[in-house]
Amino acid sequence: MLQKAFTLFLLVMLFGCQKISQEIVIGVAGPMTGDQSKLGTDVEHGARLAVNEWNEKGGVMGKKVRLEVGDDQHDPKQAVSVANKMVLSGIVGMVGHFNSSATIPASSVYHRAAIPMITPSATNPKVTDQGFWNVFRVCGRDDQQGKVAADFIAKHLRATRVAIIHDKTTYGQGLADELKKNLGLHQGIEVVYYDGITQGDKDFRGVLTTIKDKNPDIFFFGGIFPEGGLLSKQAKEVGLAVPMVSGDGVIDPKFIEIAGAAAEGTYLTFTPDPEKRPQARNFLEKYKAQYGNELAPYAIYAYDAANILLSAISLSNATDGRKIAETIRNMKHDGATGHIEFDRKGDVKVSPYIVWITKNGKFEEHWKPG
Ligand code: ABU
Repeated sequence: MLQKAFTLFLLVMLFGCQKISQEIVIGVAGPMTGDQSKLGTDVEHGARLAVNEWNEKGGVMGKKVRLEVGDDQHDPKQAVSVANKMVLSGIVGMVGHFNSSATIPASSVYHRAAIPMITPSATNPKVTDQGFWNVFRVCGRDDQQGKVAADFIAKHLRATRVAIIHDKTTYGQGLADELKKNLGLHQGIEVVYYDGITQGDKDFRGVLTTIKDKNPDIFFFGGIFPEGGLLSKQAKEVGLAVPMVSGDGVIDPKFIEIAGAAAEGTYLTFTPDPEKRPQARNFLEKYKAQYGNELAPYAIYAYDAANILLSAISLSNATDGRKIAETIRNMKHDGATGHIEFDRKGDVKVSPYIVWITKNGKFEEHWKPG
């Protein structure tokens, strides 16, 4: 009996080692199914493009790279389960997760397993403020994004009465709080409404009617496009005819699809248009040829995150998490999103948020902070 168990153990070890020696596995995770599946598949596609390019050049450390995909359904518990499965599947590094509410709990699992992770999109400050040596992000932070939104509302829109709604998530409420805090630094601005809605709800007419009665100049939404689209559409239906301002979770063609004509004139904070950057051309051409999406905001960030991770494994010539993380921390990467260097926390040193507008059914750059 004991001998049989030992033989089985040896076979498992042998099979495992063979698997490890034949390929380099990295993970990507996000909401691959459900209402935010567009965002999850965008980042999977971005990471896959990078992996394919490395494999076309011969792989990493002479081995093929395999992308392991995890679906966390933007649920914190599911994210922990995905992270545990990723660790068991032998990943060397992680691109993800997508949502801050998934990334933060998952990061503890990767930290315990000494696996470096780079989120393309999780903007809540806590992601890197936790102080984990293995955590990086290639996107900006909501304290930066919230400040730009507040400056835009105060200086450009010259709004004095602001209503704020959020989706009660780490990201949505976090961004709403950053906006509120930063609006407080401008004189003469009154926050006339502040409350949360529930993700997945479909009818926000009651909340929007209450907001209309407060007579705001604008309303801000901290959240993601499924609720953002419905809020925009239903605001017009109840006669709340003031601009909506929101963040990077809403800037997606799906927002316009849901809101329809009501989306026109919505202001959204995000980073500058990659179409204007020569370094993004290779990525954009390949992405459009393969996936056909016009604007997949975070696909390009996942592409950069995967490239940084794979470059770090290659440069370290090791699969040791500490060595890879150290290489990432010292890296100067000219990526599709721009030049990337990390600070000691794992945040990018430069993150230039601007304001976009929805015009003629498309997103275009509108305002840059002075
Ligand atoms: N940054 C927008 C969406 C992802 C997040 O939850 O942070």
